[in-house]
Amino acid sequence: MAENVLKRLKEAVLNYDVEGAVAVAKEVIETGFDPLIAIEQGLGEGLSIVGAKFEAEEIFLPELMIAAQAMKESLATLEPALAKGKSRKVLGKVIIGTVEGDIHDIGKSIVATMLTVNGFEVHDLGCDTPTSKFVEKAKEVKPDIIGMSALLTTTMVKMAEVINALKKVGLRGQVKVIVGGAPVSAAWAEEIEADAYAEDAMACVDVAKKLLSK
Ligand code: B12
Repeated sequence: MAENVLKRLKEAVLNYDVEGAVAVAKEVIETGFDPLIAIEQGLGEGLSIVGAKFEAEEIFLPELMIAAQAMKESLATLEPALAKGKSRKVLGKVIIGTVEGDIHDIGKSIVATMLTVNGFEVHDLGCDTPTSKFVEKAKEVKPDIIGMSALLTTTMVKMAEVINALKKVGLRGQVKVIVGGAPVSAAWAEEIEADAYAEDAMACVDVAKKLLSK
């Protein structure tokens, strides 16, 4: 049964079947299947195969966009179920956004949701977020953590720009910075003097908790 659901979610994304993906997502909710596993091992795997096909020029942007839409619409069905049974105690404040020039927001939004359901107060700045917006929001909200996402090698540099801008206004010492996204690595985090890198949404929750307990 479990394998079947994961296989069908993956295939719906691979077949650009938005309605089909949403229908299986609803089934996940009805049967009480773990929504995080459905997101990561079903939808996510489908989308990463689509990404590889795009890179190999076997498919083009319109197909990529429909596959992403299938993932996004299914997520809207699955995300409310992630929150069930979690504590509401606020562990810390987080500002998160995808950096300027980058419109990929699926992974960032999953990270934001997992932080929220695990007790963080999350301010999601969305995608294509100018450096100045990260700084302004940091001044306003006084977060414990700033999370930045980048999916393009060309936009990763914006993470360093945000860190430098925080230094300039004297806020760098007051926040922890976590970076993530497919092209980002622990080595990159170190290079730009971020506090941490996390590979996926659950790892980000663990890293965020560890950083705040230091
Ligand atoms: C879906 C997708 C799109 C969708 C995005 C829709 C949306 N609303 O997000 C659309 C179709 C719009 C798109 C557009 C483009 N895309 Co695109 N896209 C993808 C694809 C297939 C999947 C990304 C995704 O959503 N994955 C699923 C999520 C769940 O995974 P994730 O994003 O990696 O997030 C996880 C972790 O990385 C981590 N994480 C993410 N953010 C953060 C943040 C923090 C703080 C932390 C701790 C962790 C973390 O946790 C997440 C959950 O586990 C990737 C291929 C790939 N394998 O990554 C290409 C890919 C990223 N795209 C690519 C390209 C080139 C483009 C375009 C330039 C194409 C074009 N010619 O126009 C444009 C970019 C436009 C722009 N300015 O941003 C390339 C990038 C190449 C590179 N290295 O720079 C990739 C790698 C495809 C490829 N193989 O060629 N894309």
